[in-house]
Amino acid sequence: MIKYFPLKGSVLTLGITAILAGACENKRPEGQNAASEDNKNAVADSTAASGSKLSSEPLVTDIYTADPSAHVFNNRIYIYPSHDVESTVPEDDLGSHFDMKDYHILSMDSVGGKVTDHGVGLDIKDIPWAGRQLWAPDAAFKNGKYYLYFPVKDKQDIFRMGVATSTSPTGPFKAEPKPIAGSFSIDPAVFRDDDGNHYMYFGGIWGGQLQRWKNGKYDANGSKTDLNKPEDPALTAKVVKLSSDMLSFAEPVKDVVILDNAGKPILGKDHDRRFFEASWMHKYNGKYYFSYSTGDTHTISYAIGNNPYGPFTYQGVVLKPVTGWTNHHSIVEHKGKWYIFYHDSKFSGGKTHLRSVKVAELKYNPDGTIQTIDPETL
Ligand code: FUB
Repeated sequence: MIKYFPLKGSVLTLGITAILAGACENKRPEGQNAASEDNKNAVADSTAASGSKLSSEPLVTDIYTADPSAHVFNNRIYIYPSHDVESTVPEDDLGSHFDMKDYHILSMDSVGGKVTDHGVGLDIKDIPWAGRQLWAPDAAFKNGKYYLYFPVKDKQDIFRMGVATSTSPTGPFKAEPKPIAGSFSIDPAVFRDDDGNHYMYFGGIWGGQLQRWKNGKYDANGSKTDLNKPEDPALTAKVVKLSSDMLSFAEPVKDVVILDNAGKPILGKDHDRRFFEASWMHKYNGKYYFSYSTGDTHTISYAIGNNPYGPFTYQGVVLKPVTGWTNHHSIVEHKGKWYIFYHDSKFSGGKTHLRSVKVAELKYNPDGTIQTIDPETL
């Protein structure tokens, strides 16, 4: 991530958005001190949107949530989002005002049903090595244990990935004492393949620091937002198989290469198609769908491959730009339908760092391509 400019789109859009947000009956979050945070892991039912209006309304409205990673465990949908809060840290090009400090886990029986906020599942103060900025997490399940993967800056201000474990999908999670060895950057997305192997996809440019890593070394003086030469292949997301205990990387990290239709890598100058952040992997009809945010061009795009490592061939846009700067999603199947969980900043009146998680149905064409979703029509 990101140079966090204010809301893109017209003043008119912003005005309409604000009116709509004000018109809905939802309670507005009150900064960081939402009631459920006082009671660690307490279960608080939230007003869920329902029926056909579901996709345009936040899943919860007493806190701000973003970067939703949705999974189905025991036939229930669990959502692992960032917990956005108001911040005293000034806005800068690296998203320093995205100063999140804990995670709330949400769940629901089915899309359209009641959403439960399970309270704080992990707090930054319980991560021994953490410095600041608890960003987009993901979760996985294996052999009776749940794993919460999270990026946070360490005390040297370098993003690393940590893992925390629990016997419950809703936590509380206990963080391992150190970051995952060899981890860097942001936005972990953990995918379980049909053979039981788990892979982590990750990375984010600009504030996500991916451009500062060369040959396993971090350059603190490296560019903040500048990347490769524009004619070079774009910086890639990363993929790595996880160890059987789910706590470490089982192999060296590899590049997630995205090709165009001619089989050439997408170039750095191709801002409409190149990877920026927010990786996700799902499998559909035996194919591997790698989806991601294009960052400064604000779409969720996708590419298809034949195995978890790729290469992946660019296909198009899954989700057009949402209100707010960031776009971040997950894709999950439940009860025979596919859904995209995403966020936007409508409910906060367009504040980029105060986002709300939403859900919409995702549909495929007969040839396996995804029908593009325009969030403004939901
Ligand atoms: O929530 C903080 C950052 O914003 C995430 O890590 C990015 O993907 C973007 O959504």
